Amino acid sequence: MANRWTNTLKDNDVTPESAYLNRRQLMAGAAAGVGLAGIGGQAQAKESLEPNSWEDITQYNNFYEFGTGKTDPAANAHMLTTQPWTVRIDGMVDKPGDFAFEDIMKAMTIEERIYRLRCVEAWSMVVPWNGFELADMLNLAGVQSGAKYVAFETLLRPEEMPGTRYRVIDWPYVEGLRLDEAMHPLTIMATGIYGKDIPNQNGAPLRLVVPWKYGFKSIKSVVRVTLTDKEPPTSWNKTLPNEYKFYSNVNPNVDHPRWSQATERKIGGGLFSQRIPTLMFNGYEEEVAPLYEGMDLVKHF
Ligand SMILES: Nc1nc2c(c(=O)[nH]1)N[C@H]1C(S)=C(S)[C@@H](COP(=O)(O)O)O[C@H]1N2
Ligand SMILES: [Mo]
Repeated sequence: MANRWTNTLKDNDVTPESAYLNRRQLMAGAAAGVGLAGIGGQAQAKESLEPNSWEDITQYNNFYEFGTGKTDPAANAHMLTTQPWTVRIDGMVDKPGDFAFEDIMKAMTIEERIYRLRCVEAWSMVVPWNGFELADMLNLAGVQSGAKYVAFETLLRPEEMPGTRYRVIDWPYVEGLRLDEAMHPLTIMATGIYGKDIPNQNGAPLRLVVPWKYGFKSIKSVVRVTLTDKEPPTSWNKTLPNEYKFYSNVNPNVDHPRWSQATERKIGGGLFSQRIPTLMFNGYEEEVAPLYEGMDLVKHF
């Protein structure tokens, strides 16, 4: 399929951060001249997104299966075995089954997407992901007409995941999207960062990225994807139902019961990391607001 973002990267391309940034600047120049086609191009052209460093992105993580501290995933996720890896796609699909990660990759076109990531804890980053549209993976299995939601599940392998010894949540980590959210072209499965394979602490070998929702919706190390006609349970809603609901769209006007969501701290500024205003739908309002037309975003937060 056409690449609507920048260059097409193969999964084995390695892009050093410096070369990557240079290419980005070139692309920004090109965008100013002729404009980039497609949805990602519009978002990119609106303002230049400066990606966080490889260190920021891979050393400051939430991946509770490896511990609840921000540096625990980087310290512990090397224990995770990601080969072989299969994703079970089941439920309301024509061809349910176990899909080998390599076979999925062969069928997909890998693109770059530079997205904001806004954690519900009010910090944020900008991440240059590599990946493919979730819609393309779902179409491999053939979504049936009655399907309305997509449920996701993370691997649960306690011997490789020291954090799962503690019942912080009811493991495995599960998440869900409405089918139209899942099929939206901004929704991707990420398999890389900065042109390299995605590190374990970021959700290897493949993780969901839904850039207009709080980070916890972007479930890591996915082993199962189930098409269903019922709203699926989600881990943080099950754990703290008054604080986290199904949609979890980034919204500066709806505070968390225990803190404001009006601003965020951008990681990487060191001691002087400044707070910046949080944007409606994390800056993707133009692209995704139509999905929620007529919906009460305060009630369905
Ligand atoms: N399986 C799983 N997925 C997860 C989490 C987790 O603890 N377990 N944390 C979520 C949260 S709260 C955030 S903010 C993002 C963080 O992604 P990153 O570490 O790649 O920045 O992953 C999300 N996906
Ligand atoms: Mo988060």
